[in-house]
Amino acid sequence: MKKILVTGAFGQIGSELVPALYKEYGKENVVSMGHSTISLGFDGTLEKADARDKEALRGIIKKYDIDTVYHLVSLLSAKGEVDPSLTWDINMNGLKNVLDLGVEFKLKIYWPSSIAAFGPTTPREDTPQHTVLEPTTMYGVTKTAGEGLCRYYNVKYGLDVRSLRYPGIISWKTPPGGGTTDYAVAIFYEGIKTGKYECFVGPDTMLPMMYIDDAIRATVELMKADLKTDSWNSYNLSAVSFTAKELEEELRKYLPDLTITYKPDHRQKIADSWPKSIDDSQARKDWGWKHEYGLSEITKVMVENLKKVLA
Ligand code: AKB
Repeated sequence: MKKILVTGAFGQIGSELVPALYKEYGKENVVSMGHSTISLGFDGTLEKADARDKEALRGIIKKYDIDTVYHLVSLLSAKGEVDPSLTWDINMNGLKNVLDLGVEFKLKIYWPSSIAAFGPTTPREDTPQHTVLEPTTMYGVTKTAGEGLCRYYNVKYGLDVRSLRYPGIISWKTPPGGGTTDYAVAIFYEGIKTGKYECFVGPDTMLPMMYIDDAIRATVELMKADLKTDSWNSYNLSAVSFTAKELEEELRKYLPDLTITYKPDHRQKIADSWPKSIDDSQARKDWGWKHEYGLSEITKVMVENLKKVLA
């Protein structure tokens, strides 16, 4: 049976990936590693460590005889701009440690990239799998460099490291956490709590988005896939694209008195540097990716769950 370590286990993706891995591989086979954001009352095997500490990571891998690592630790785009050096340190040195240990212990590794790997010079519509990667945020720089590092370890050492370029992920279990696409999470939290939301991107801003259940399923499916490709890819992954205004209109069907104002700030520039829509045909071809949630399904499930949670 697999022995899995999830780093960054208490972030947006980790807090939903861990229960999915429990279902798939058994709770006793999953170790959750957190640093500062460990949830109180967590029920499972827990290790507190910093991914930049290679010895601590090595100790955990040996202690549990780990064979698979989902390395999710990352500062996101908007938060990353507050301290770019720290963002490089956390995002890159943590990944390098995991890849080195991957070679040492013959691990299978998952590492998320993002649409942030693209930049203003990338074609913004139906962004292809292979295209210009010239990001203008430090987070994006770490995603581009991280992809390069993963490809290098795959080619040089034959390391089985897999990766997806996530679009903006919409979820309700963790509050919005420092990303640019997080406006599309915050609008639900604030809309339901207060009936109002001041949106930090303009109404016409269009970005690729995905519901968390699709993102988790994609991650689990990619790791299980029998990949028979010659080249290493961090796969483009897509579900739906919509503008902030389109999301507002969909949400108003559930919250008729909703008031949204638009006050674009520094995050607008980040959003404008990213694709509007993504061509993920290679993921669909190589391992059968297919999304399930569109805008109306996402809005429904977000409102239903957050109404209960925030009641
Ligand atoms: C962010 O907005 O920083 C992230 C991402 C697109 O990777 N959600």
